[in-house]
Amino acid sequence: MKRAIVLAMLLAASACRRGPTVEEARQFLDRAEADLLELANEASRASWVQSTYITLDTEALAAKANERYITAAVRYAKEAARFEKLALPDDLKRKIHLLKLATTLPAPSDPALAAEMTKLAAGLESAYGKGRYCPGGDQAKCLNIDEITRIMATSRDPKQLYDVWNGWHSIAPPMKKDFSRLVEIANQGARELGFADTGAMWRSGYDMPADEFAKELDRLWEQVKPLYEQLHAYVRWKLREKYGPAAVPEKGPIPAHLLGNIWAQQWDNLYPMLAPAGADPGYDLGAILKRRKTTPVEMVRYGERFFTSLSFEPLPPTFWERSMFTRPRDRDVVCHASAWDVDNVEDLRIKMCIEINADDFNTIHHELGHNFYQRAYNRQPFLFRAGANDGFHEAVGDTIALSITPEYLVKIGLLDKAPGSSKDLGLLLARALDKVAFLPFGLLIDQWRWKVFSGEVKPDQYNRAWWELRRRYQGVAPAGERGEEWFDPGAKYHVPANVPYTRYFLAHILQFQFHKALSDAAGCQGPVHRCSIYGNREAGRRLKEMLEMGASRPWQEALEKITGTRQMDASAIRAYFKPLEDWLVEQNRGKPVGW
Ligand code: X8Z
Ligand code: ZN
Repeated sequence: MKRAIVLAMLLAASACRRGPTVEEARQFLDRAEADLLELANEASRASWVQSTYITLDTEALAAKANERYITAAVRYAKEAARFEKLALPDDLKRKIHLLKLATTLPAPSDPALAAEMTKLAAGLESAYGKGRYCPGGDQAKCLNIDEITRIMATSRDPKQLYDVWNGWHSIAPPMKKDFSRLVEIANQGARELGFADTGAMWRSGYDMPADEFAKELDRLWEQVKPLYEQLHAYVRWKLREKYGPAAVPEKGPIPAHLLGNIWAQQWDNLYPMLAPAGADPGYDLGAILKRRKTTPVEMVRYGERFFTSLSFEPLPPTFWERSMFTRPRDRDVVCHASAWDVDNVEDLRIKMCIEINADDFNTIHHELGHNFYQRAYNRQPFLFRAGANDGFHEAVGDTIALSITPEYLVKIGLLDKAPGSSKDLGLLLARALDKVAFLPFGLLIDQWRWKVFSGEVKPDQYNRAWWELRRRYQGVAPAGERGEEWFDPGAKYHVPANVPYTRYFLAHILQFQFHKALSDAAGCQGPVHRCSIYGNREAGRRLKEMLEMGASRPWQEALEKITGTRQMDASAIRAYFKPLEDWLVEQNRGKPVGW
């Protein structure tokens, strides 16, 4: 026994002298991956229970399990530093890099801080999930996020819209203190891992230097900005006609509560007010689904059938047994839609509070995109079970949803007859109100958070900085004063839940590149916005090939595989909307553009 210990010590000492070997690095990573897989699964089970049944206990259990996972991930990342000088094969080098990014919230090595951090994080997500606005303080009249969403989408009474908008934003100020503390602790964790701050860490997950990535975003934004400005100008003009010049400025930013969405992030609910004369396609998918009494589960089945038509395997029975499709009536849950792979192999689930409307029909496809991606890469080593980058993960389901064309709806029996090409402008406008309107929003959330993480924006400047960015990027402004007693970023799920947001901006660029490439692969001849890859095995094969790679190679290779280019490029989204853009320029002639 004693001799064995001495021998081990001698071996360790000699390993020290000669430096670690590639084989040791490989063994270390194998162990780390096996351990992290187990801890990730435990954390994910606990988190599922927390999100679908919010109580103090589930929150505490989720925090604890997350703490165990994060602590281990950070410890392994630090230990891996000893292999960094070694000439390692690509896959091992990549794993060591990914190990450092295995958590979005890095914990400091001090166990007390790690515990505090994961408790704060779990508490913030619960607080968001429980968020309600009770008009007049009347507990019998409380509105949850589903009801808030519905009112913002359908009401055209500016007083009611403002009231509900303001009411929902009142869930956030109590979160501010915990959020700023969380920022402090996570930053300490990030610095221990060698990053300047948590934002710098988030930016380093894109197979290029972090600063270059930030510039890449600016470049993409400049590419799409002219299109956004045209849409903005047209919408502002129409809103001014509807609500009057006192409510909507001629040249300034649009009031945030009038855009049909509580965060003004997608404007498609305004479509009926904006429909181009003579070019309205004349159908409303939400109304069709309601008329047919389609159930939430049937809506998910439509989504699944799209993927199986591309030759993906059907979802496992457990998906249908374990998912949460609708809001339970008797408990608090986090209704924000998400997709899960609880055991990192085949325990796929979605969690949604599905409403029968076109937005949720799209979101179902979005979520299933995550699930089919997760299953496609489940034979990769643990650290590669992720998207090529997080924007890819967000783009897959959206790419499929771009194939929800009138012709597709006819094929699956939801529509009798597809409207002719004279209705293209209406179709494109409806899509642009969703996809183009989203772009600056997708960008600005992390522009704000990066400044918060770097310390450029301090807690007593949170709200001012937030509205400054909202105004600069989106051309949107609050209707009243929003001082620092408010914490408006906290009213958006991804801030209290600590989900990085740049991924959605990237996804909105990438999905148009994917859609174009897959439509070409499917041999689609018509205008690209009428192309649907439904039922096309060749497009399915191409897509699957990329999904199976997971994060095993730099995203540029994954992109090349599907599109033939290594660059993210907004010319695909610009080309998709070109006919609409020309029309908007025409409509806006003589009217102010910009703010
Ligand atoms: O959060 C989501 C998905 C879940 S990953 C429903 N999205 C962003 C949002 O809702 O803010 C999809 C679009 C943008
Ligand atoms: Zn998503």
